[in-house]
Amino acid sequence: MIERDSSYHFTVISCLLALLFHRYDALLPKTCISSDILSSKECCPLASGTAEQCGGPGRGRCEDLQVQVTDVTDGFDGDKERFQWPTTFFNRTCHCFGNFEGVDCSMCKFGWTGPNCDVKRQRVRRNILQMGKDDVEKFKRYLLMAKDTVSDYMIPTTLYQDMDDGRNPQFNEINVYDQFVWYHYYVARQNLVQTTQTNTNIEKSSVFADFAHEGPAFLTWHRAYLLTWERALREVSGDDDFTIPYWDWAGESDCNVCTDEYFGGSDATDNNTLTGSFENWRTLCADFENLSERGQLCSNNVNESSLPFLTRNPGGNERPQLQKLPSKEAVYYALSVRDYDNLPRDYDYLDNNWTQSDCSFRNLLEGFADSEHRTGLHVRNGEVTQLHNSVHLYLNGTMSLVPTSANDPMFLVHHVNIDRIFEKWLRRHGATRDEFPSKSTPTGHSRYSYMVPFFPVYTNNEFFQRSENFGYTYEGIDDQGLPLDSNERELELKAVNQMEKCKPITPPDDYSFDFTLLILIAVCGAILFLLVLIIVAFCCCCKSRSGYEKV
Ligand SMILES: *[C@@H]1O[C@H](CO)[C@@H](O)[C@H](O)[C@H]1NC(C)=O
Ligand SMILES: *[C@@H]1O[C@H](CO)[C@@H](O)[C@H](O)[C@H]1NC(C)=O
Ligand SMILES: *[C@@H]1O[C@H](CO)[C@@H](O)[C@H](O)[C@H]1NC(C)=O
Ligand SMILES: *[C@@H]1O[C@H](CO)[C@@H](O)[C@H](O)[C@H]1NC(C)=O
Ligand SMILES: *[C@@H]1O[C@H](CO)[C@@H](O)[C@H](O)[C@H]1NC(C)=O
Ligand SMILES: *[C@@H]1O[C@H](CO)[C@@H](O)[C@H](O)[C@H]1NC(C)=O
Ligand SMILES: [Cu+2]
Repeated sequence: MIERDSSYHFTVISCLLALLFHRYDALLPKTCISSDILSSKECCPLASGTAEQCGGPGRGRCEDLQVQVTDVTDGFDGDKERFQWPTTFFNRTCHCFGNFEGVDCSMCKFGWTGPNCDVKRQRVRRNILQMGKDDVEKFKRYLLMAKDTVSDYMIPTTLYQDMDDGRNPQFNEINVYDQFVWYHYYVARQNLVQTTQTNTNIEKSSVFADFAHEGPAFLTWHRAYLLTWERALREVSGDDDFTIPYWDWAGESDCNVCTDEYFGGSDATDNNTLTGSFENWRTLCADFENLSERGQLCSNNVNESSLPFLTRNPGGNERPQLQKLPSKEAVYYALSVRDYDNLPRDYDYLDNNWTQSDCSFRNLLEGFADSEHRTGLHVRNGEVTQLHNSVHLYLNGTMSLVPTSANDPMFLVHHVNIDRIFEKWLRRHGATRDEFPSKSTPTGHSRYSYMVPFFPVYTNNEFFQRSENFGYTYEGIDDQGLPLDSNERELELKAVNQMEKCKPITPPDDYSFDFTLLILIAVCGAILFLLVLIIVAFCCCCKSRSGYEKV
């Protein structure tokens, strides 16, 4: 933990370091962790090489940061730092021009390179099973290097409300790999609310508040997350060509990358124990539930050797539907659905009703709606989880719990595959950015929400675009998102074309009665109105006729 006294010390050192390095963009940059800077809420560092704030004219300018979406925070007590992100910490940041990006505008936007960030750079993400042994080894080595490299970003060890308005910063250093683990924990963590003071201690209870899952931001958030993580792995390894590969699990009979050649097999005596390159890796935030009950944030402020090892037991869940990987047909079905996301997706904190959108590509791919039986309907009883979710649960261990899942490096290859399916959908349907919902979304999931906890800020809107805009594409798919392999292509086209169109259950059952009543009232009203009209017309007619007779 960095205490008040040492934080000044720290700033000097980190300023010097920042002049030499400028790296990863995750919460929160060391250069801006000091009581002075935090309490001023301005994070506009001097850019390396220029010694000017935000790189000076032509690169960026220090500006007030306006949140574009006002989140509802009623009932969230003092734990509001993820709402209106990132203004609890900083409300003045570098606004970078052109293709410049980063805390101090010294980096390039994804897909750009060169001293002026004006040179396009395209890379290809590959199928891990078609990569050579050397490239697989390289990938694993980079992951190990990330575990061994201290990040330029720090994580808070307490809630902001316990930092005396920034005057008492409580942050910790973290390695580059765990930074991303923590990141995923933080975005999906329980929100701590309802403080009750008893004689002996303060108790806090928590509610679910996930800014990256169970809503439209699921695919855009993970796209930005993977791009950031991929860039960090490039920095750590010095390999500028590196891309994260994908694991295409669809239709596989078992976890064919759960071997020592890839992510490790299971120990013969205990299916939960890993062998291979990651057998010594520990699970950060494994006790997230206990911490949450105590009103505490997970941090790496612990003795590492006291943390549990990674666990994984593919197919080990007793629920039959979680003993197998998703089918190819389920992926084809999700791809055939045209709408990105559909109402209702309101965030009902008490009822947990925010996953119920029907015939929504996002909900299908995330796995809260049914693709295996091709109904496209959200799973109302919560018993079945499919596609993305079922792969997590199939692995039955560290990967199966949202707040810990990124500890297992399989997270990366699984999520790159999810991103690949998202990319296929974007291309197939020629989706445009205005399809991303801006109203009635869960908190943090709106089109212009700043994604938690990215710093500098990103919106969902920016990431709802084809991958070439971020300098990457996927091996084996064409401009329409279809497989280049002719057999695969024929299978997919045939399957998708035969899919019956998804029929949402709208309006929801609860409202259908009211709706019918409304129609009934409207129809009755119209009939009554017509009747009155006829009577009036009839009377007028009679009158005028009698008038004529008079004439
Ligand atoms: C930023 O935060 C500071 C400190 O809380 C406050 O005085 C200032 O008004 C805020 N600025 C904006 C633009 O919200
Ligand atoms: C471990 O997995 C194997 C193969 O899936 C299975 O046959 C065996 O029963 C499992 N052992 C335990 C202890 O779960
Ligand atoms: C959570 O707390 C309970 C009770 O103190 C303990 O038995 C359990 O091991 C803890 N879980 C973790 C993951 O630390
Ligand atoms: C960390 O925990 C391990 C095992 O629990 C113990 O042997 C070791 O002494 C601890 N290290 C420190 C620095 O406390
Ligand atoms: C793994 O499967 C077992 C057996 O069904 C289940 O009790 C356990 O909760 C699963 N673990 C995880 C982390 O999903
Ligand atoms: C939300 O779900 C709960 C339980 O599944 C249900 O009782 C409630 O009616 C739902 N609310 C809405 C608005 O759909
Ligand atoms: Cu996730």
